[in-house]
Amino acid sequence: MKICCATGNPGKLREFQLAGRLLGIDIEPLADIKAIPPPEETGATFEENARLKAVCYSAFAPGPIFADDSGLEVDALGGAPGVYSARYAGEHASDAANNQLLLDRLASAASRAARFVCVIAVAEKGIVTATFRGTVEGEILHAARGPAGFGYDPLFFYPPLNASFGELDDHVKFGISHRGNALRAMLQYLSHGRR
Ligand code: ITT
Repeated sequence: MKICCATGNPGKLREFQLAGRLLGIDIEPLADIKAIPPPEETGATFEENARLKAVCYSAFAPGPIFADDSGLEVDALGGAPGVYSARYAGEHASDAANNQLLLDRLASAASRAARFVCVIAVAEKGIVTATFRGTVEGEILHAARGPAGFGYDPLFFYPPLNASFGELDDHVKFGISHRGNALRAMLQYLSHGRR
């Protein structure tokens, strides 16, 4: 099986390609994605933004492609940063700036419960054929832990493994993560016929 992945985020691409190798699926990056103007992420939900990305990028691929919209929802912040996760501290903000803002906003919060959410949309020639949602529950730490992953991983503590996502190898993270859960649902759908 072969499918094209449309993301400009190297951390996401690394996880998807690792998963492809582990599962025996050929997940290829969309060629020259950096030369394609990304769609404006105007959706209010992960689903809407995943659809926008998949439709936009499918015009540049001969077959099916998938795109992911993902982020962190923090209960004490009413679900923020949510769809604004990549730009929480401003357009083109660094991971470090986003993480610092999150710590500042949570300084006096009673609850630090949070989840990562990932929605994958599959599209072909401008039409979305399916979407898949994956989540993982955790807590926001008071300080970063671990060098691995990307984005908010060093602040996301996963109680069942007593570790932050920044302390997990990519393949361990993918086994439990929002992105892993969404991708596994997509692969099941693609290999068992379309709904
Ligand atoms: P593409 O749209 O090109 O795929 P992007 O980084 O702009 O790349 P999103 O709009 O989906 O993607 O934003 C996702 C952000 O959410 C990402 O930049 C991180 O800040 C955060 N995020 C999502 N998944 C994450 C993960 O597995 N670990 C840590 N942070 C994550």
